[in-house]
Amino acid sequence: MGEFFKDIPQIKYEGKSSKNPLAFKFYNPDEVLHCGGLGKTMREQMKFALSWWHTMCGDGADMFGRGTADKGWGSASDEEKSKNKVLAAFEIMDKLGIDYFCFHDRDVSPDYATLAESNAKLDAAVAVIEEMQAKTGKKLLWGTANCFSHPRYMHGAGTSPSVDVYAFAGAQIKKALEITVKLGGNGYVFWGGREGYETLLNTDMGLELDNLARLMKMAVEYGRSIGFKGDFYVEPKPKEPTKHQYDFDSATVIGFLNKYGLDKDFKLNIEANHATLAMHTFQHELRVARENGMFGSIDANQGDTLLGWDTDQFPTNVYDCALCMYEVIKAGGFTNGGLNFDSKARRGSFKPEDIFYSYIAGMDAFALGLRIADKMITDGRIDSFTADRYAGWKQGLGKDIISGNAKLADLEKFALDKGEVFDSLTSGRQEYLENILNEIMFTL
Ligand code: XUL
Ligand code: CO
Repeated sequence: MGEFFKDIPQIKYEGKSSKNPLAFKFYNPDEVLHCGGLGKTMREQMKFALSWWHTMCGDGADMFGRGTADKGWGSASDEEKSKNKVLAAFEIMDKLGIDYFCFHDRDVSPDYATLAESNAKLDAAVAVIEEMQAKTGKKLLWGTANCFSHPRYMHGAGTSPSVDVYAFAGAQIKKALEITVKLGGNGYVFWGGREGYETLLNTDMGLELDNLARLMKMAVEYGRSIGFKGDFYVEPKPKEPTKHQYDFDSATVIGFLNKYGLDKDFKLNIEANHATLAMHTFQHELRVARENGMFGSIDANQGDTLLGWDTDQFPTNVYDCALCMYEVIKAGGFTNGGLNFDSKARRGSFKPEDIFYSYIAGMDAFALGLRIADKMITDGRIDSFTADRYAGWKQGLGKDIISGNAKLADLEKFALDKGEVFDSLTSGRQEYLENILNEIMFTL
């Protein structure tokens, strides 16, 4: 190793007094944090993953200009590039101490002239990944199929009006499941790339949604038949590339999964930037998933509320990371999921070392987030305030309502007896709680 990033050393934890830009200040992988009794190391608690598409493929190209970063990995052919990407990815993971990675089939190996050729070349690249996994112990967090980049998917994949295109999507998903299982992946993601619409004038919404669910059912059936024991995930996103994406947000996706009986096999993969696009907070999306028993995995990044598109920035907003890790701890921690950096260095951050600065920034921000979340729970003031706020549901009429023993007439009798209740209400104390959170954050 060391072939692609000769100047980058092993990134170590040096603590908060370090000024070394190639060191962690807050992420101490082997440190155990209590986290409400979960008591795992930071490394186990956060399960960081590298995203193949941004880190190994994305060269900074945008709608207005070509790429700025060299992601050719010194290769003379596409086949060589696929192999070099594997070697470079494992070097990055090794130097940063990242244990997991995620990919789309076409990030690993591109589209060739026919599906058979694409599959064969993909197999060759997967064999290199398998070899490197055996050497290093790195793990696949989840795999997925890119059913959105090829022009054939212009009208959708699982929601395409064309049966031919639908069959191609199915074939790609079948193969992606096979390689996910081969590489020991514990997750498989459906992000509905082009599953949405631009205008209802040409769209049979009912058929498209039924067909998408049919495709997911086929995936579950096939995945389970070849030994996939992990979680299937849907990754909600409200818009981009289409105007109306069918998987708008956590609540919409949960409704869809319940309607089609997919809720036993699927959980959610929540992405911070997608929450922003849906006009929700990241924490809201996580809470909706958690409350419905559907929390699975996280695409860690951040958006820019002033831009309104999917900027996929490395997460540096510690406040959001803290509230995210609070939800993760409350959900009992990750099981099959983890924190995948679906994040890219800015177009202007185009030098190889920027990859490392970006990951260090994201990992340290989440490490701070985990430390703060841990302290929020140990401190207990926020949790006990909320518990007290609902204390009325543990006794009297509240208890009767919860146990199903109260009828509307009982509520009426209670209200008539009281006459008025305004004076008994307590304050929501938002600012008092926000101040506690600031105190916890800044006295870490
Ligand atoms: C797109 C996005 C995808 C998914 C996987 O916005 O987030 O990269 O994470 O298909
Ligand atoms: Co994502």
